[in-house]
Amino acid sequence: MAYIFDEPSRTFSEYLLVPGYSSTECRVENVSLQTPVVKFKKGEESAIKMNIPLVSAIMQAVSGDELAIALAKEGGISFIYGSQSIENQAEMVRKVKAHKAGFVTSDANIRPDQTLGELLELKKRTGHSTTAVTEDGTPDGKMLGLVTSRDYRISRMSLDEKVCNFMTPFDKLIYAKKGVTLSEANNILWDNKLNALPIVDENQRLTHFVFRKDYDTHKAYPDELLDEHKRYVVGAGVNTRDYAERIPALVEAGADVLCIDSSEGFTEWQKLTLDFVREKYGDSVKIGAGNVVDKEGFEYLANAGADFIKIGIGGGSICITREQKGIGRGQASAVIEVAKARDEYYEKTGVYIPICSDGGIVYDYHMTLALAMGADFLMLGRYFSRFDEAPTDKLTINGSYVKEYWGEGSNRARNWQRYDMGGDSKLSFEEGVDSYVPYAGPLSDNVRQSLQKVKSTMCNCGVLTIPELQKNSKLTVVSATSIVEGGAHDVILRESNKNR
Ligand code: RVP
Repeated sequence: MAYIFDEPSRTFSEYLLVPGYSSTECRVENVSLQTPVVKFKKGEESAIKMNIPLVSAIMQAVSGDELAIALAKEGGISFIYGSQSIENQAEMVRKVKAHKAGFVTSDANIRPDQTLGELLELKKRTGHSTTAVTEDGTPDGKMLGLVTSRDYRISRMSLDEKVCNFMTPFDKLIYAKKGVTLSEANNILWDNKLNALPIVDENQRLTHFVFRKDYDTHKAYPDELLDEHKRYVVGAGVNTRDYAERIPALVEAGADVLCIDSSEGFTEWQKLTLDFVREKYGDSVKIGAGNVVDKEGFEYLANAGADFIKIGIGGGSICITREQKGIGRGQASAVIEVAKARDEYYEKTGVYIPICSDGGIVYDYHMTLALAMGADFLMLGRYFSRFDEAPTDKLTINGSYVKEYWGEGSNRARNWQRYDMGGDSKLSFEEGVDSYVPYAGPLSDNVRQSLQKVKSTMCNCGVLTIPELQKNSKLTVVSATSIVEGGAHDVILRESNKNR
């Protein structure tokens, strides 16, 4: 007879945390959200840690290079989506690794033999009034001059006038050499009353600009996540089909950590992918695997050598896998069982394998619940897709701003490898939907606000770190009627509460 679990499969909203004793030390500013990303031995430290327990989903609508930079600034990691060509994905990774805060790659560039007309066209397209003149018109070509709106007068000049005739030539420019620090560059800007400072290498090739306007908008990023060369940390998704080509390209591009992206990962395909990494790179390349929802799945991937293990089938906001195939498990039950298996594995082997709860986070308090249930970090799709930095369009629908968000298993993404069990991939069916989500503004403000709530709840529970939360918190299942009690009830809500 089939095995039937004793307990029903539960979701986050069916649980609450019961507060514990809080000393006067339990203050938000004393809480650390640092967490391990990859496995480590007892007494040692994880080779990759995050300063906040959030990673962004391996999805077209979520994790591009812009979001990856914004999230690394806050202390988390994006996994750049793999449902694109190897070259494009590697290029996104490269862009994150090349990004230096305050140092901007020039995106308005022109050749000296081009015309004023072409310059005006470029200005309209990019919206920038500072244009670099490089030998070949590329952002890193040999720098020959600079054009700003003070260099030409449209009413007095022919549109055919060549750029070289009105640009400020390189020998009259104030510039800085590659290697200059941001604060040195800012001093040069201020001392010389400049708006833009070109940075060039030893061959006079343009590398970046530093702009005065960025100085004013510069935010402090106390949690930013950097590698040993002070570059942002970034991850990338891989699949179990083209890994032999994709993984070397991503490693070469500088990805810090990889993750096998699959809707159901208790498979030999995952082991073959992990074997490839271990044979080629030993332990130097870090790679997570998943998704699984029970002890057996965890143990299989742990023994196969995964650096972290991802949990969740069918809980994603855009996911219809449960409806289509009848597989999955409530995210809370899955996390609780896998966390127990992770702890037992640690007891037995002395190796701690971090686990990631993927999908199904709707409210900020779900983050705290998932961590309390044992997750070391969380992967979110819908949450991040609402922000400015997500690579999707912002639209208005019925007078409200929305962003587009679609599943990797939708016809739009066509990421069939994620759902692939080998064999003929022509006969695919959708496991995800195409949707809109309410636009929510910049990532930084939202992430800080959400994590402030997480920290505040941790203080209520009397804990200051994620391991303490995992060990000491008390959780209770809530009845259907006590869920009603949790919202505003038995009052007539005023109009102002309608959008709460
Ligand atoms: P959510 O944060 O609830 O939006 O869930 C995001 C997760 O959903 C992803 O990390 C992935 O595991 C899963 N996903 C992505 N696409 C699909 C699908 O099309 N079914 N599911």
